[in-house]
Amino acid sequence: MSVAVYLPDLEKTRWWCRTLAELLPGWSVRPLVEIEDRETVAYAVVWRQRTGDLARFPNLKAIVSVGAGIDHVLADAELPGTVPIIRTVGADLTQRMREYVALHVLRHHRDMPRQLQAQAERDWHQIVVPVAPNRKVGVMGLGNLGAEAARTLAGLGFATRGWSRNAKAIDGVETFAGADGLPAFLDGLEILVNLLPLTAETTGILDGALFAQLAPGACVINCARGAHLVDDDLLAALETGQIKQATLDVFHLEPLPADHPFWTHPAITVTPHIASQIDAATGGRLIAANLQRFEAGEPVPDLADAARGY
Ligand code: OXD
Repeated sequence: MSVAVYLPDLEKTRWWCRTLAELLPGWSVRPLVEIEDRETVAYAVVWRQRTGDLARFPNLKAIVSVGAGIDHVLADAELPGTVPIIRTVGADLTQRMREYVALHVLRHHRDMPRQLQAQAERDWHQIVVPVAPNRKVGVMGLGNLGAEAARTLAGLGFATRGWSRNAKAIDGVETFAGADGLPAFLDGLEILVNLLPLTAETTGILDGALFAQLAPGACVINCARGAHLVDDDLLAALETGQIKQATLDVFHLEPLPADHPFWTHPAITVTPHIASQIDAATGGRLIAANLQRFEAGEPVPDLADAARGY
């Protein structure tokens, strides 16, 4: 069985090839860019492949996204539309996301940026914040990652809300669904975490109109996709104080260009898309298991719905 691997970085691609080859004895796993016998390739494992990369393989049985999102696969205008797409999700990824969300929600909740500023000024400035049950936090997107993030926040004692396209029930979380449920979800929210999939409906959802519905001085954490956020609207909302702080892990263009205003904005924390980065050892095991299941004709739980976009 032959597998083509593409990640924008060739060194990383080789690393994934070696890992997958060890986990899939008898399979040939090679960098996509080096494959000439294209008709032999049955599977492609990709992160942000280039337009037309996958259309070159006429016998593809499945495409694997090296990550939870499939928007980067679907962005290819020449994508062979009928080939199933498998996401890579697992306990490791959800754990990493729980850590990131807990860290940054707590940081905003306890106003650490202001506290660190006080330290820099040698100012014994005691900030007393509401206790977590009196803090309204909300997670947009209740898929694997979002649902776990919401459970984690509820477990920390926060008054936690969740919003998703279709109604979901999560213990300890007040859930809202669909466009009709959005205003009630946002109303008075003090910390908003975005974990939505990127689709036509969710592109640009984090805009000025949405920020205006949050509590004045709310904090926003985006660990889904850069295209969810209207950058200028965030800058404007920070300017007026409607948004107090933002933590951004994802950007329209990655790496974030050196001259982008987010880098130096005093109220923005930038992290380089590391909220839930899979490593080759764990990810390799998940991907190899899914490829083996698919090849054996067994059900693959992480199959994405390309029409839905996630
Ligand atoms: C993912 C990501 O989709 O890391 O898994 O963004």
